[in-house]
Amino acid sequence: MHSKSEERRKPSVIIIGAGMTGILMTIKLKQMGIDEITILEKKEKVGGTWRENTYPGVACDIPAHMYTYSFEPNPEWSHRFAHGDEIQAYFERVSAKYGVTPLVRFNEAVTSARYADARWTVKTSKGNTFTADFVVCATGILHHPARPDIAGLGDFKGAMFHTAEWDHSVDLKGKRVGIIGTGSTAAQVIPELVKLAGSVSVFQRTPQWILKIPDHHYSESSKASWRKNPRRLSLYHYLYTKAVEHTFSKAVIGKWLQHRLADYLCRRNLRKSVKDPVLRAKLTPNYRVGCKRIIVNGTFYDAIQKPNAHLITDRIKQIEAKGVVTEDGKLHELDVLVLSTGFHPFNFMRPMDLRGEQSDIEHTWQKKVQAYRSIFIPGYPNFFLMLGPNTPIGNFSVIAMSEVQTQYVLKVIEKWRNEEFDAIDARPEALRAYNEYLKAGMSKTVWVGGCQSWYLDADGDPAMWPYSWQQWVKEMSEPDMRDFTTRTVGQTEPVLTGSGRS
Ligand code: NA7
Repeated sequence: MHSKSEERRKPSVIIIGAGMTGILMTIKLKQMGIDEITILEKKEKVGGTWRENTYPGVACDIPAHMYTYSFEPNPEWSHRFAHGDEIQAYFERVSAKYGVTPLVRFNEAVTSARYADARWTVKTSKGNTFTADFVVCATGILHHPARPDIAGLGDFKGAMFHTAEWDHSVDLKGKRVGIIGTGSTAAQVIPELVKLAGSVSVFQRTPQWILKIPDHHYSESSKASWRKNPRRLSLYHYLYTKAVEHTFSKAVIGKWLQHRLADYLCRRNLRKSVKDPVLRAKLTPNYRVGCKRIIVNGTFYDAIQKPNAHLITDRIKQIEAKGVVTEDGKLHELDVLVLSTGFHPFNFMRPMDLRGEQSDIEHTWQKKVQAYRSIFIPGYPNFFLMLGPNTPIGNFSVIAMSEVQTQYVLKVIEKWRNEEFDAIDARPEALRAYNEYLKAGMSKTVWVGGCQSWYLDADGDPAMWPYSWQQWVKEMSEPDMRDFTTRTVGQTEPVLTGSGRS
């Protein structure tokens, strides 16, 4: 039991993951005066996605001045679309500046987390045990590489690796390189491969819609003026965010005009960029723009038309020691095979052994991977899943999403500090109602019907937010306490907060 004292009580918090969200949450907790924070990071550095993904051409497809923390604009971005290494450097710099890095226990993965009596007990790969009032799960979305289920994959005798595990020891110069996949990652890698390799065979299962937003280098004088006047930078952040919010984010949730615009721009890009009608036909998707995540890229179409690039649309039959065999019986001999086959987006914190009050996460999520307001898993009190299922995603900045969710979580923690409860849990009825609310909006979106994508869960439901960004921000502005049960330690029955609703 926590005793009352002159000072408001301070919680202990364990944060799992020192990527973009873990760094953000730590900064915000510290600013609230909460300093009993332990950050457990499985790898040797902060940065998450940007530490992991080092493939040639890695860059963010959201404009750099939008893809920054709102409180930490960066005058140093070199391009409109920042490269992976400078984004990594940005997170390392911010993490050091705000005193986050010293709180991180590196190379220490969480193996299990168990809840009992308003406390979490967390065990790690180093055999340590930590306890805390709250756990913030900031493990990210796309971090479990998906390997394709293709016969003979293990038989390939050349070098083979996934884009998220790029093997920089492999010299690609003059080699015969194959790449499976044509998603956002492949669209960035292929132009670099074409520059380096002798030949590049691109195995495309489904073509993708590509939007070209010209990239450009920021001059030294622009950077100098931003350094002098950070408010101009904040304005850039604001304007980019508004521009994306009112165009592409609305295009995918069914707004006619915005969808027409996105459709026009993607079709025009294809028509203008690819002159050969046969190649153009192969690159033309048969589903609506935005059904799969719109690829923002200005170099792929040029690259695929280079003489050493080959687009292969015959299905892959099997992989052999020497290369890839397609359904037409042809063996495509290769020295290197790159798997640009995406991620398992529904793994979240797993394979961690996560146990709530009654059940473990494998059972809880057996039928559906779901969370109330993307954050709360009923039965797992005081556990916050950041960027959980149905976080908006789309073509929006994931940093903006984390900032909104962080504010929401801090408001919950603030109530704990005010001794309103020791433990807080989302009601299962609230989760059901939330899911129905999401489902009601999905039919209008472009994600349903017509394509396969990583947005869809096992039931074919998009794990996305089907309404506007503005609506999400509004609904996330204050936790609706009617959707929770709370407890104080020693109390046997949970308390329904407010009037409750189903
Ligand atoms: P994506 O967008 O999930 O793309 C994966 C690609 O791999 C896609 O083209 C898939 O084809 C292809 N794929 C996957 N499995 C196979 C098999 N078995 N055979 C052939 N082709 C296959 O991943 P990315 O890494 O490009 O991007 C992920 C996100 O990262 C992106 O949306 C941004 O948010 C950043 P398919 O289209 O399924 O036919």
